Amino acid sequence: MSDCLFCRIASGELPAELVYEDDDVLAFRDIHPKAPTHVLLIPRRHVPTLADAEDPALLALLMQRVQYVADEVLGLAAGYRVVINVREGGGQEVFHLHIHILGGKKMPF
Ligand code: DGP
Repeated sequence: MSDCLFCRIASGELPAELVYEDDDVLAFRDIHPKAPTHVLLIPRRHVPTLADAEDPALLALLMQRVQYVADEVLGLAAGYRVVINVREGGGQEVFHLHIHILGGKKMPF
């Protein structure tokens, strides 16, 4: 979708600090980090929200990539937090499904 910010990052039209990419997903640093490490992992395919993600294979793939990026790419061996904001009421601002990976400090409840 040409008007979707994260589609434009996925296509390379807009810059981002990539930490990982493959044929299905990419992960890049959040522009407004809420922790020492704050990365967003997105599917290349445009899916507006988690509630729109009906493909179980996509959901499984995203979680597997979160594991890989957090542990193998970012080295968050001490642990990390995974957050998905869903729709306006859940705090979602960018309507392209994305998973926040936060770490690098003890996360408060
Ligand atoms: P959410 O509230 O869950 O929709 O989170 C959207 C996140 O996206 C927010 O933490 C800030 C981040 N963000 C917004 N615009 C950009 C951008 O242009 N580049 C990057 N890297 N992150 C962005």
